[in-house]
Amino acid sequence: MIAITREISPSIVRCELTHVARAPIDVELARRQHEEYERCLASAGCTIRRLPSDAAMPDSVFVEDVAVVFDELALVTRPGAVSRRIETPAVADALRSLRTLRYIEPPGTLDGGDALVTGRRVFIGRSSRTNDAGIAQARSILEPFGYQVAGIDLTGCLHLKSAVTAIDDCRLVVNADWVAVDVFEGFELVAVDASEPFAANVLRIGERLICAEAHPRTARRLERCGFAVSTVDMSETAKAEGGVTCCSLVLRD
Ligand code: CIR
Repeated sequence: MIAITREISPSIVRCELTHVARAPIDVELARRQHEEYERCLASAGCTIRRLPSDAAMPDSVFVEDVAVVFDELALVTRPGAVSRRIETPAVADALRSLRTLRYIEPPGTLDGGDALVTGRRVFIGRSSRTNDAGIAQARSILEPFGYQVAGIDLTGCLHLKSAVTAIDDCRLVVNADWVAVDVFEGFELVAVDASEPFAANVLRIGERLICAEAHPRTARRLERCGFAVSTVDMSETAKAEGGVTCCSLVLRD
């Protein structure tokens, strides 16, 4: 597997924020934590391809939002936050030799953090970043490949994957306060611990789950379900409203 990551921008302190209050970010600590995150991905079997960043892109570490990668193609998004649209060319360049590229076009917007892919099912959150035109474009690109695309509402969080992620092909970890779970009929649901609302954002790499260290109760719950769980300290990118899935694009080589 390949994991595309991107450096922490020196301007991450000026990141976009929607649902969390601004708190001081220690940029050097953020960099060390990001390196540890990359080591964790490497130990799970990923080859890391880290892209450079610069001060013009405060949120560029969150590569998940600028592309959604499938076996057949990569969807290069049009992020909902205007400040983030300059992030896409470098990520598209990194993906070009790996996948056929398709693009979300105006007036569509779509953040990759809103796209939950499990098997041939694609759930796309209708959020402050992703609009119906973006969802419709994703559907028309993906349906010919046999994907079933559903737009779903969320509330109280930035992206769909803040509220729910897949831990295997039939199980999801979910915060039911942020997304109505009836759309996930047929999936087994594992609830986050009530004291850890942000814990539904879990990164699955093969058989391994990566959770933020800030959510030990949910991590233990997942271990009790039989998963191998690694934890990483993401305190600084969490202040920028990012979780563990946001900081990489993981794809089969
Ligand atoms: C933003 O607001 O765009 C960034 N500060 C955080 C993006 C986090 N990405 C994600 O949840 N996929």
